Amino acid sequence: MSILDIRVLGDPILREETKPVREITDAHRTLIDDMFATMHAAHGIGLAAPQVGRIERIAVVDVEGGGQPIALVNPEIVSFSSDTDKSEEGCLSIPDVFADVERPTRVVVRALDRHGQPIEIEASDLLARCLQHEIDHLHGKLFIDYLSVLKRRSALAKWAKTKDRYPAYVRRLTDEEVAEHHRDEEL
Ligand code: K1U
Ligand code: ZN
Repeated sequence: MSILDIRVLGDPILREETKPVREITDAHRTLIDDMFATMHAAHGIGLAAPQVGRIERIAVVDVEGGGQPIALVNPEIVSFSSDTDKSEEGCLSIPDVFADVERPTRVVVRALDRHGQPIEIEASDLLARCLQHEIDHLHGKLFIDYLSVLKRRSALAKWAKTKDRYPAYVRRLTDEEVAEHHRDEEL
């Protein structure tokens, strides 16, 4: 498995609409495995294909307490609860920036799994939030788009101070982060 570079805010791919996957091939399954490895190495709970420079409609999530890791191909939210929660979000593509986002508490998501089998997930709380965040990525939307003008300005000001750490809008995980990931895999 490979650890992939993560694209950060400013890379136009993060604003693109992804393309539905017509037939799931071994190349897609390799991408899914690499996305899980990258997400775990970066200590994330989700990752969407545009974040690793790909335009396929694919995302992965692994939320503690949310059951097993889930790979989602062509996911769609088919229902949202009317009740909402406000909670802090981060994004692996906007490192060190966090803000409260209000979202529906529960969602139902339909997708295909890595073998092309249809799956339906009824999710609440952090899993529901993470699924919404990842499916937004697949439509070029970022959590900062939900913020008020003032909060978005403050998030972007924070980002402006750190973005120079990511030349060409690429976040390459450090050797230490990758080594830690390999150690965890061996346990
Ligand atoms: O898509 C991503 O950028 C991954 C993102 C997913 C996410 C985090 C929090 C709420 C919704 C979606 C992350 O994993 S950022 C990592 C992080 O800050 C975090 C990790 C565990 C719990 C909460 C946040
Ligand atoms: Zn994100």
